Amino acid sequence: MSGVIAYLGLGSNLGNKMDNLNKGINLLRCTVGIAVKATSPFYHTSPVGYTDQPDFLNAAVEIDTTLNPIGLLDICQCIEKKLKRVDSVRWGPRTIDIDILLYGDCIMRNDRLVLPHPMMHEREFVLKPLNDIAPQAVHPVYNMTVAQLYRGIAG
Ligand code: GSY
Repeated sequence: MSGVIAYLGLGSNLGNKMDNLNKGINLLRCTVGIAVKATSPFYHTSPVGYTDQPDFLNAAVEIDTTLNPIGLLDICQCIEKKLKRVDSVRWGPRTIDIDILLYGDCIMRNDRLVLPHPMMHEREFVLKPLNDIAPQAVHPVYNMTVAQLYRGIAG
């Protein structure tokens, strides 16, 4: 496939977290228009933001995709639904969350999607796994590599 290289952030903090991430990645693999190129290790992380919830398991995935950004978002949301994500508390526990972090060098903002992900540059649970698979990837707003962004926030 020679589409656009995109990076996804995955997180789970409900049920069997490892199973949820593996199922999410397998559903991505089975999707027409998506080729999974690399998967990071899975990391146990403390919740950021709404902290009164279980720890997360987080990972990042590199894909090559012929889908456009909204088509990719639809697929991510469809996989979240399939794995029975229920939004009971807005920032609360979820079986799986799949965020589009980077989509090539695309910069966009509309009601459904902001690219690059608006908080990726400040979240260690995003940058650590992303740095494992794509230290060279460039954030098109800050013109910095993932390695540079990660070095900037890593404790
Ligand atoms: O969109 C991310 C969901 N999320 C996470 C997460 O995936 N990991 C950690 N450690 N904290 C989080 N807070 C939220 S919201």
